[in-house]
Amino acid sequence: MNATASLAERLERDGYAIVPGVLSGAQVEHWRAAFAACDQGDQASHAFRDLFKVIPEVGGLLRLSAAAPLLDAAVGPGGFAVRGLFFDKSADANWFVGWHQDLTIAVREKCAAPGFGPWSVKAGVPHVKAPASVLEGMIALRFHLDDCGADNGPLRVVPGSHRRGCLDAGAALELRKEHGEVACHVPRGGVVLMRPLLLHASSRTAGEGRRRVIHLECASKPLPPPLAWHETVYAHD
Ligand SMILES: O=C(O)CCC(=O)C(=O)O
Repeated sequence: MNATASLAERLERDGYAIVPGVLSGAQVEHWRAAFAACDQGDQASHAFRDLFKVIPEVGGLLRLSAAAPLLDAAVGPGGFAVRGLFFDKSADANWFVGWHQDLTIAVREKCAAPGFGPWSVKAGVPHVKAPASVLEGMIALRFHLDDCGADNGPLRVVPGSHRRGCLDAGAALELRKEHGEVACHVPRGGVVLMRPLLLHASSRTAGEGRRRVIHLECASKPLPPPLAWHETVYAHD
């Protein structure tokens, strides 16, 4: 089995995969410097949205020879990013996130769309809860710019939980008990791929180190009209 097929199989089974060595040491340094120098307007510097507006060239990550096959394996050919976020967790800017699935997507404008809703607005951008059929075709690629171990507030996941659709709180807790959880320890330069329906949480950092993550959410299909993605940054020009 080739690497793309085997990654696709892991994603199908587990809903996540950790791929080390996607970014070289020099590329990690490049992106650390780019984020240190960027002006994110009035957003907090430790977690910001609308990444493609702040650092447009971040879309180039998806074109890297080591990253493009990951996107192909996850969503098929013609993949594109639909939202970018940056997280910089440290002892000074620390947080945890409880168990949840990523159910909302950013869209161009609010309109009537069967199966979509409720609606909300985040940082001025309309967001809507999407049906499982849309979320199943998506993937988040999380590029790590620091080593992330047990003390660095790693992402925690419940393997296989992405196959159960949208879960209510009771079902989520049951699944977590039944299947257990895995902490995603990732060396700097590595990527975590995660399906949005995968049940996940994240701990506070307990150490001194930073945990910088570039989080790109991707798809390969347009939304049913009249809905449209808020932005589409193509992996292949
Ligand atoms: O990276 C984190 O700390 C939280 C990530 C998360 O929960 C999410 O992206 O939904």
